Amino acid sequence: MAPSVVSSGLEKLQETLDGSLEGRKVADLSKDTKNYHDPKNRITTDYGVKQENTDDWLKVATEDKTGPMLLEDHAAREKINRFDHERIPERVVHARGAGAFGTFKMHKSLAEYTSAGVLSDTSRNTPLFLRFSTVLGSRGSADTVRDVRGFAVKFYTDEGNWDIVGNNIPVFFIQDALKFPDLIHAGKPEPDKEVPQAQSAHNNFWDFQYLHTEATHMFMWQQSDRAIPRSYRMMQGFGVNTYTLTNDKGERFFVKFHFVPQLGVHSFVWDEALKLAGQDPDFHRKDLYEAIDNGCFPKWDFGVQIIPEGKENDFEFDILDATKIWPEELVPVQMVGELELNRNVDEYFTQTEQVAFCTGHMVPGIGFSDDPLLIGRNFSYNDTQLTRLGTNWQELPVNRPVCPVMNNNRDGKLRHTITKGSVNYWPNRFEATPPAKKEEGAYIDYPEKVEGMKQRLRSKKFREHFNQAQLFYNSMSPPEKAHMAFALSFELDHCDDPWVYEKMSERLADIDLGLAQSVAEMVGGPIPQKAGRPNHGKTSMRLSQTELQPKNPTIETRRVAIIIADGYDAGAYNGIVSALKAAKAIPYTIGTRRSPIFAAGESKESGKGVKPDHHLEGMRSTMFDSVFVPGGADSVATLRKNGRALHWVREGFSHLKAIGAVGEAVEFVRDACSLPGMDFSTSSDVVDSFGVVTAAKLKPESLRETVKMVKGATDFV
Ligand code: HDD
Repeated sequence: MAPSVVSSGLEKLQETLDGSLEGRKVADLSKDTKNYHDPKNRITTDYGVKQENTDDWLKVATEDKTGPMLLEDHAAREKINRFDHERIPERVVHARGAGAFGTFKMHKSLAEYTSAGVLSDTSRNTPLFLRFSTVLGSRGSADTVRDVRGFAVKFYTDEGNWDIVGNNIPVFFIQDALKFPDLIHAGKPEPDKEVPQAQSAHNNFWDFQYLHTEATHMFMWQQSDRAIPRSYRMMQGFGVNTYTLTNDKGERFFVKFHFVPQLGVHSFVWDEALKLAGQDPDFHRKDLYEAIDNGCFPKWDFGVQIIPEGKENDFEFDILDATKIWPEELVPVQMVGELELNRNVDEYFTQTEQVAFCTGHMVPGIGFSDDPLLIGRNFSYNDTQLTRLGTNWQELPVNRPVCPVMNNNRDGKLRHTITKGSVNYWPNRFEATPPAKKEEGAYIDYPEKVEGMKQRLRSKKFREHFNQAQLFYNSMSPPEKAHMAFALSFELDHCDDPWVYEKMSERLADIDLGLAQSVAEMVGGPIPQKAGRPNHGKTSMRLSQTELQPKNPTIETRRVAIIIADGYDAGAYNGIVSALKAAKAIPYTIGTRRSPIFAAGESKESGKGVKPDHHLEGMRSTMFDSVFVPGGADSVATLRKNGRALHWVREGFSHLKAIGAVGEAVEFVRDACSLPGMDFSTSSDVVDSFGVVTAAKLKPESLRETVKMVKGATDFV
């Protein structure tokens, strides 16, 4: 990843966006943004005094003798002192993340349902910050672990900040917020040895899952390919909880929020994700940064599911239960807007680390429901920011709204705003800063009639826990089902307490007998002979990833490795590089070394050659979406003798990647993949078998076919 020196050109952006809502957030951020690379800069202390030496502590010293260091050196003490206090508490969950700025636009107004400008005014470009995350791991853990991914959006609207703090999975493990500490304690490293890091594959996690039948639906999602996304750019986002919309007439609607990636939903295979966690723990973070830096802005279609008030009891599930989806057959998703990420952060800490979301941040026209998970969350988020960032966390540049903020909340550690005036209470004799009226845009609480008994109770529909777990499993394609069986077998194999894997083997029979039997056999649990409950056999649309592919498949931003050694076929190499670039994929040349590699007929003395981006030992096939090997007798002969080259092709093939080969490389690829019965014709025709495209002779169509093949292969995984 090439670091962009002067970040994302805030100043330039400001000029183009001047005056717009989007431009106002950019302008607001620029007030606090300094450019480290400004040639006029000189090192100063924090109080602004220029320093001539920040390497040597002031000491009693001569050319011949080093004597004591002097405590009087304030600048030295300041430097060490500031360093000692650099860390703030990491998020108690979702500690590992990456974020970017972007914009949100509605192409169809929801004015019929809500008075919120952000959802009804189609002329607005609302600026936003989106932070993706994993849940269980610490800040330094790997990106590609099996886990739920956070999808948290802060919309800087004209009426105040609106936060959707969602995930890439539409349901949750628990129904009541009070269970959250137990859920997270069970998932985080076990308290005695503090292992494992960023894993659900351990006794406590699965102990919890067994003991909480309400978690069954969610753990099925967490064991699906959704929990190992290929990229943050290729996963869905869901608000998960049930919110409400209120229109100008005061009518209320229940709503769920959806974001669908325009690139389609794609995942790793588990072996790839596992290896990447070691080979490139920052894979997702870099992938997001690179795409935005290269101008390939990730986009999501925004949709809503809406249920009018009065219809909330029409379903067999409770619409306030966050462990349930609203099946799209019953409540269609209306696609009404678009979210785009288009600007990388300038600094990780002050933006991605200090961004702080609150489910309680709602703007007029959008509200809560009585979803018992959501209301507990509304308490928790503000509370956690107090520990993490302090009382005045909402004044930090990334968190502050674009619209005016004025009230009588004052003081506290690190207060930033200077508020002029001689009173700080309401009412006051000046009638200064009065409350707003509805016409002035005040948030009006929905007048809801409430009656009932005070009890620690969940209503009846909340007690049904298996129907949608079955619905989800039934809706998977055969490969997705197989992946889930492998995932569960992996996870339960890591549980060494027989109680845990035996009980879980039984639990799976509540979902699907075949699944339970195959997992139980693998992990050594009792093999269930009969289903815990009959499978209702129903399926629902758009739960399988196969149904979430883009209308026009694309290989934009896909990484293709081209492997070469001295004597490679320059025609094939140059051809594939330009074919990939034309399709906006990213070709990477992988050589036997990083110093120049020479084509067939090109002499070393020519001083030319191609300087590869990486060498075979420096990278692995896991970091690429596809592998291509051009011909050239000498190049292929060298690669044949290189075990790592063989492994590149073989591993890419076993991870279901598109592999392309031309000329002499065809035989090499055939041998590397070594699957009996594979038909790799060596005729001049292009052959496509098991995701491998080969052509004995280089022709334009062989390159086009390869590009098409990469496209095809990336459609599903
Ligand atoms: Fe949460 C962070 C998503 C339930 C308490 N949560 C956090 C983040 C995401 C979610 C994406 C990271 C935000 C960021 O990037 O800064 N959480 C969810 C979803 C939930 C959910 C989709 C279920 C629908 N969370 C949940 C409950 C509680 C919390 C029930 C507590 C009762 N979540 C927190 C937290 C965190 C958090 C402790 C840690 C850091 C933060 O809030 O800002 O307050």
